[in-house]
Amino acid sequence: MPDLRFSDTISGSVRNGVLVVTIDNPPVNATSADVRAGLMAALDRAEVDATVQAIALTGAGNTFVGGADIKEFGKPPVEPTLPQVIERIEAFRKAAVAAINGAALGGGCELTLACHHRIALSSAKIGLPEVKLGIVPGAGATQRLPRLTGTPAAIELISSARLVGAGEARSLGIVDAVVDADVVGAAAEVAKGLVGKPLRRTGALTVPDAPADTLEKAAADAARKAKGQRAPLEAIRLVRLAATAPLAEGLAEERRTFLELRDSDEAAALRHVFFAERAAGKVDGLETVKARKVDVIGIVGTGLMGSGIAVAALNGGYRVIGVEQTQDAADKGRERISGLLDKAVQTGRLDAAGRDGRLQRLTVTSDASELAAADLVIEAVFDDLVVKTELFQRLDNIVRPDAILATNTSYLDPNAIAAATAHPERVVGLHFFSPAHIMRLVEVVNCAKSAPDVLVTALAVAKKLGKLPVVCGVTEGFIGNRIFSAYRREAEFMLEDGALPHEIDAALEAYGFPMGLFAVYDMAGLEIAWAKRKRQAATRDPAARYVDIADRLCEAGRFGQKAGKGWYVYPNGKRSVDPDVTALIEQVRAEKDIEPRHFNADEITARLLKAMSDEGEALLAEGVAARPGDIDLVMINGYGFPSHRGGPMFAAGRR
Ligand code: T1G
Repeated sequence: MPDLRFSDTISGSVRNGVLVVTIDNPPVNATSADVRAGLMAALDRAEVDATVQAIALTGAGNTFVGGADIKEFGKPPVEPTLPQVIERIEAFRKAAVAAINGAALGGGCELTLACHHRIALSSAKIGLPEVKLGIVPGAGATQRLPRLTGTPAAIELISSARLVGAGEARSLGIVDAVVDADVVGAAAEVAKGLVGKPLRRTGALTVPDAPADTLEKAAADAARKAKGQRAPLEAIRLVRLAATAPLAEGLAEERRTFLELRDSDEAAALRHVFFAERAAGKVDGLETVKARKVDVIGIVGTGLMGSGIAVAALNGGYRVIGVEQTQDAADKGRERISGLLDKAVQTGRLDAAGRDGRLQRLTVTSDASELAAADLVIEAVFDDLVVKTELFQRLDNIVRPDAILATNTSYLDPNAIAAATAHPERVVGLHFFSPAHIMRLVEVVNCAKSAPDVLVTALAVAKKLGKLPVVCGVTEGFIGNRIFSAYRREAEFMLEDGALPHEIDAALEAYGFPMGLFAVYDMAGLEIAWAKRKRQAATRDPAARYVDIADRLCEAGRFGQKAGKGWYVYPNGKRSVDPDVTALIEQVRAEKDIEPRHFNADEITARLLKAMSDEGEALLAEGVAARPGDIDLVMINGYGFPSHRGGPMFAAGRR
């Protein structure tokens, strides 16, 4: 039977009475207008063609369907809508079977739920990531999924956006069978077998009863994790509605909620974050540059940072050589790394076999000459220019000529480190955030002389570690710490101008930060920043406004939570406003003749946002950051900026 074409993106072929419909809309087979129209045309054909007894639905390439086309969200809707296509599939007279060949996400998952049977390839992933975009599923998942899985599991899956593998999908009842190969052949066979039999239409099922306490616990857990975002809360409400309302009513309520959320500020911000993440790590002009091959990563220094980087590298599948100065330090480093892996096993993030496999790929040694085997060496030693340049000079004589050297410095000038080596073109910065095996952000520092393929390799490795790499030029503190300094400076100006630490913190927390700035300082400890300010005191511009409240706190021994007092006081460990700190701030205002005025929460966040975005504009003008979205990602993933606000650049632009 020749190929049938239903639209640019939808084709079909009839095999043994089954019309196999293939969605081919690269890169992820999103359900754009052409896909929806093509699916309707395929159904038209199947309806009237007597040689077609059933249909099987699949995706071309490695994806089934990645969901609705997010790029269409801002545009006027075009019929047929996805719910219309889905309703027709579910009600279709002939059997429809989903052959889930790869990721079935969002609208892709919803398409499969409308089918009368679902078979997945064992490597496929299924899920409803909508809440990550600030929306709820808009094509029936909140009503159909609980009919298959029960309400508690549907609440957990939809409100968390968690993706499940085929095996878990099978045990949850989301798919009916899992195969290791030829999913389309298997689906066609099942479809054929369903001819003439009563069809199981998901929407016609009743939601299985769940014990009241299980249900309430699932809802309460999910609501707690929503952290003030609307979409997960709405998802919980809609899933619960499925158990009590007729299908049509539940679907109508879902659609109404979806459309309302789609047009919200929260959803616009999260869409911005989605596309910023896809753009990050791409460098204009380097699209065709090939990454060097990296199999072995050397890590010099296995302290807090180095051991975290080692775990990330082991997780990424690399062989890792950790290097310390003495055998004793090497033993301790190995213990630290295996301790982190054990913790991952205890918390269920890793199984014992996974840990053992990682440990087999790990060597920790005091013999630096072993780094001759490394394709990339990351240094994570003490942040001191002399220590780092001496190390890199030594490495010059150990590593292969084509090996890459990366520095994890936070504050030093990586160009100065590179200049001290024989081959500055192979030096790049990889600024990890602590704990490095957990935090997603990595600033990839493009040094003045970094070779293009060195930069491209660093990006590829960071991605393989599961990180979110953001490219950054050389500047003191890179993107994140530059913006953070501006933010901190502005917050301290506001203290002098009339706001108190707890007022600023409350405004930030209401905005969505997990913790206010001054509470974070107390948690991290005030002494390191104090030492840095003392070092910089001689070179500080005497005409620039300087707030010395933090210095005075340190002089009084108020180093933060560990000391029992800092910006706050901690009787019995509980953070409380300290009248002594208020008195100190009032004294500083008086000394400077500042007439304090009241700040409301909106003014506080507006001023801090402006300080951050002004500094961001400066970074763009200096060419340190390539895109506003890169700055947003750094602040969201490294500094607690709430993702549903889109980052400081996006948020400032909306104001
Ligand atoms: N719409 C438009 N473009 C998309 C897209 C989508 N849904 N998904 C990915 N892209 C683009 C992406 O911008 C990038 O473009 C390229 O595809 C490759 O992406 C009615 C409301 C499917 C697991 O949230 O999770 O369905 O940068 O680098 O690593 O209820 O993409 O090349 O120009 O991520 O192979 C719900 C989001 C939508 C899925 C593939 N769906 N996508 O991962 O590639 S809402 C999602 C992903 C919805 C219904 C509703 C992943 C992926 P460019 P990539 P990947």
